[in-house]
Amino acid sequence: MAGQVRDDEDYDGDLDDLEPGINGVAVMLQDATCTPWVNCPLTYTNGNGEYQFNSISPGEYNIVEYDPVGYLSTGDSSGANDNQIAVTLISDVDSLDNDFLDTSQISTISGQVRDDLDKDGNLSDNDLGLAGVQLELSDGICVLGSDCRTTTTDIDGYYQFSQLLPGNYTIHQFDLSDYNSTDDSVDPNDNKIPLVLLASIHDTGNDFLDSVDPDYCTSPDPDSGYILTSSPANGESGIPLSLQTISITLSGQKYLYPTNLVLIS
Ligand SMILES: [Ca+2]
Ligand SMILES: [Ca+2]
Ligand SMILES: [Ca+2]
Ligand SMILES: [Ca+2]
Repeated sequence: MAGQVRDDEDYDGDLDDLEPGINGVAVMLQDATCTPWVNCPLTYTNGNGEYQFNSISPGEYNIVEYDPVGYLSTGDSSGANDNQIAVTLISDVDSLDNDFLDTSQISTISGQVRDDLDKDGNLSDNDLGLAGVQLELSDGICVLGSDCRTTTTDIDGYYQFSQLLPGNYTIHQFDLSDYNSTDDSVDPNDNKIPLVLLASIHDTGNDFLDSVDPDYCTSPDPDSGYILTSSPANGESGIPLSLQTISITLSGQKYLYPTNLVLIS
């Protein structure tokens, strides 16, 4: 039983390309009886990327390849691109050309989601990041909300998708429940950033701006004695609130209100 692990230099997953082998890649021969990394046969590719298992009994096997550090799989010679090749070995017949393709042309996408305090959609403002914002990465193949990769911004609003093959991607950003979008780094302002990811690069600056939704209002406890309204009704006196956002805690629950509201006692 034999095959080769090759460096898919143009990351096209084409097994017919004449590409160089990768040295020192772990390949394991698994079957229903052995335990991986305990007693399944393990070998490593030679300088030409070739490997082989000798004196194997007929039966059902799974050849498993382990991507070397710095590589991603682009294909193999059987079924899905999953680092596995199923083989039915017949007596006195060699199983050859069980090949795997890996590429080192790996890229990263990153950016930041910021709180656009003055709501002007200016990406150059020195706004603070928003933590806990969800993002999803579409590659045109995966299904959004299903098997696409997702991530969440860190405490400084930064996010990253790493270990990506070059290609066309769209970053989707999901506004926090009390926020609206004011801009993102690729027009229009639609919570989407499409991009062409080149090979072996870190594509940075894919930024989104959101601001507190002026219409967002969760009604406080009706027993609180306060009413919040977007403008004083006729005959009522209102107290304009001068801060950007006020925070009121009632019954242990926190409510955020934007500045165009007035507080009427
Ligand atoms: Ca290729
Ligand atoms: Ca692989
Ligand atoms: Ca701004
Ligand atoms: Ca947004």
